[in-house]
Amino acid sequence: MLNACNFRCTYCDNHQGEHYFDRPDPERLDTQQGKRLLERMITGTPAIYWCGGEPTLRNDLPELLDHAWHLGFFPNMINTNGSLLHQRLLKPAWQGFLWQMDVVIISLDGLTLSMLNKLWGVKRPEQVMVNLLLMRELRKLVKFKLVVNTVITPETIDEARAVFDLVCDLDIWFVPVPVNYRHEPNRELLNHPRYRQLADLILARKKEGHKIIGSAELLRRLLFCEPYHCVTALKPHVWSNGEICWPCRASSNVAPVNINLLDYNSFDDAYEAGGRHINPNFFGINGKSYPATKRIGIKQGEWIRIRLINASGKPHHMHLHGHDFWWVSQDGNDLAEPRHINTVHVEPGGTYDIMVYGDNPGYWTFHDHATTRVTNNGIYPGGMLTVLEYEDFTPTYTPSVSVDQ
Ligand code: SF4
Ligand SMILES: [Cu+2]
Repeated sequence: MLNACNFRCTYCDNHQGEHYFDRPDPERLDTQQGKRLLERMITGTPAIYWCGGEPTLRNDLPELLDHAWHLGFFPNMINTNGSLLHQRLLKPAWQGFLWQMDVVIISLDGLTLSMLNKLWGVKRPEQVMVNLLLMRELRKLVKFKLVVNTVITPETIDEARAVFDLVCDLDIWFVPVPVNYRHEPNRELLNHPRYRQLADLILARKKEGHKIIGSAELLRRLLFCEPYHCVTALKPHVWSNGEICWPCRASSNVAPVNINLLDYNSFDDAYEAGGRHINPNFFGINGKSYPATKRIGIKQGEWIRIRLINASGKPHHMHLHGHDFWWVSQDGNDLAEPRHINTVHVEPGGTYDIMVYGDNPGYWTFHDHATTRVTNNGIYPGGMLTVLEYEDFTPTYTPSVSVDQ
């Protein structure tokens, strides 16, 4: 919602290695623009995670929330440092706030005031604790989910443990956040024996049924920073000026493209426009580009089944030389009538099974028929190219994948 903040957390990071509070946001949207942005956003996502900087610094937050609520957004979630809630909730404009906000996430990284003082760079960190208890009381009157979010640094592992014990006692939801920098995990923290103890304890309590956000599997990956597929398109990130985070500003190997949602009628239009700026130049099969791709083996008189899973956002047209194969199933369902073809069109997200019968000994190209996809940064042969190789065939020549033999 904005970059400004009344805190100065040492770990603050806008995913690009900068503090939110240091970033000017001259293009911050006014209330009317904010409402228009919400009307675009509802075309692409049912939920909102309101964040900043510190979102409660915006006086029009309740008005924008009300607009979002009437548009049908659910759930509305807010991530706040919690320091201003006692003042804000007394204002008439904020009266409906807790009725319309489904999840309130307050950051609390420890219980020792002198430590929070330094970590957050604020004079009265105790106000956050008071406000957390206030929210816990209000929860008895209004139905919303109260969550504590704890950033864990190598220096504050025991503090995080204390917060975790407290929220378990107080019946408040918990989300642990191992500190990171530009999405790089902190190895010192992850290797720290006391951190590992804490992580195990969190997982054990999750199993016991304590209120800890996420599935046990996701939680474990989050705690130990294990890889998972980050599907940016599933939870679009909109900056305070209306630009969407396209394709992903946290990723250092993709140049960001500025696409402002306010310039388009819908999320789909904006995404399509963003996609036109992307010119991918490396392509792979099972994570490898030719010539590193794995060959597909077959014997004479044998049937093999190949499962094509398109994990990309673009269609691929997989073409086999020397054979017509049978396209037999799609997304795990057998086709009523298998088709005898030599090129199968694999849609993004689709799983297609083909069956090949070994009746033409030799070395045969199998590749995406789009020319750019069989190059490595413009050089042919490369990318999505491999070979169907007869294992019981002895060639009288040196096989080369890019030439049929
Ligand atoms: S409360 Fe959030 S935005 Fe504000 S300084 Fe701390 S981490 Fe940064
Ligand atoms: Cu070809």
